[in-house]
Amino acid sequence: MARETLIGLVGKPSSGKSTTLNSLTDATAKTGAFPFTTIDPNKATGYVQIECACARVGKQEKCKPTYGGCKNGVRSVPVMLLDVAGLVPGAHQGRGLGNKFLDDLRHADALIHVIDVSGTTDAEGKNTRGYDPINDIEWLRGEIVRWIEGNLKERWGSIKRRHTATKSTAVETLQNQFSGYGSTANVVARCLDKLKLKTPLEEWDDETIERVVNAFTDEKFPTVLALNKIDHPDADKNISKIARKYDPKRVVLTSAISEVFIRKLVKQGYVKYEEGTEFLDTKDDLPDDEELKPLDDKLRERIENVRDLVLYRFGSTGVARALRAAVDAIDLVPVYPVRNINTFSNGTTDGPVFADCLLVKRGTTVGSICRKVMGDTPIAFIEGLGGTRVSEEDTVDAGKNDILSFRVGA
Ligand SMILES: Nc1nc2c(ncn2[C@@H]2O[C@H](COP(=O)(O)OP(=O)(O)OP(=O)(O)O)[C@@H](O)[C@H]2O)c(=O)[nH]1
Ligand SMILES: [Mg+2]
Repeated sequence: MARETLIGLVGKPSSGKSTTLNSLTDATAKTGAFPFTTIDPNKATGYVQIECACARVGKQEKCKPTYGGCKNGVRSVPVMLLDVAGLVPGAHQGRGLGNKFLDDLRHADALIHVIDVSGTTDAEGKNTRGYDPINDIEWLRGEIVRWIEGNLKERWGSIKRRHTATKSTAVETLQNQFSGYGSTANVVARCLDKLKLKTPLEEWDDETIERVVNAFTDEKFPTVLALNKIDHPDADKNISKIARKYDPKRVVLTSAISEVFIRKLVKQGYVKYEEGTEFLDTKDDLPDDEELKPLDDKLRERIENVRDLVLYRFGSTGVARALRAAVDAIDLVPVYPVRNINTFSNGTTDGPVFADCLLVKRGTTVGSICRKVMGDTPIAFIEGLGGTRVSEEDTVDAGKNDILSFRVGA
């Protein structure tokens, strides 16, 4: 991933995609209680919270990221978020302009499926009561699979002919087709490995193609389920039903609207808030605080509501957790390129440390990170923590080969 990590927000109309985008970024995407409020995609920078390397080496005081920030060893690393138009059943065939909308997602590294867990909107995003949101999980993934499958099958005849004529491997042929989704040969190889297919590509039947596309979708678009609108009284029974059925690592409870509300209060000076936590302080809590504005009764009541319905019940609004879960689903780990491996700074010995942080896939080689950071600059050797030599073939993991210094020289 040479470019920034891109996370796509998907879901049916009115599930809260744009609200979620606004809750995680400074975007002010239009939101509304009617389907297809968003037509053109909105892109904005969000910040995923990770445990920074500065804490590991006791340099929290000096840590100074060029992008994002770091507070007490919790680092905010920028990632791009993409909020697209709502998808409806049949989108892959063009329903609700589905084809165009799906195309907007091509380059996403992971998806957050924003689900209206209150059951107050139907599959098309229209107002209702008692809709079972578990349906949305199934059909939405189906739309994505069938969109990719459709694109592939449309050309299958010529793909097969070319494959035979050029004596290509299955990985080469498929990568040609999947590169348009920002895929790499590694991604394609991994999904073919998992399937252990015996038949050569030119003999694949429809069922085999479908299995390949399913595996590719899992590899290329790992998906987190954000059960949104948990503040709504109808949410509870739907939450437990979904939580029982799906991988807990991939399910997050959110109230995007609460986060947007709290962020607004922070800007207006009514509250102090630690993002990603339940801690929210007002003038009532901190009467000696000079910066906080006093509350009126109406505002006090609204804040009490958010505390009772969301913060105290669920521990946070959940949006930061959703972003973190998406980054974890891609299996990204932070890597810190530094000039000086002893001080971790890029300049003076006493200067700020850990200015840069990249999110890379676990298992990426040190050599490829080096080329990403240094381009064609000739490298003499690479140092890791403690000044030890690290080979270009070594791979990175969380806390392993993740602090690196690329020493220039012929
Ligand atoms: N109760 C509650 N309502 C929410 C929450 N998040 C969003 N909403 C409401 O749901 C409606 C739809 O929100 P949007 O963010 O516009 O939804 P969207 O998914 O972007 O919709 P489209 O752009 O039409 O696809 C709005 O009325 C929001 O205020 C939430 O956490 N709780
Ligand atoms: Mg929207």
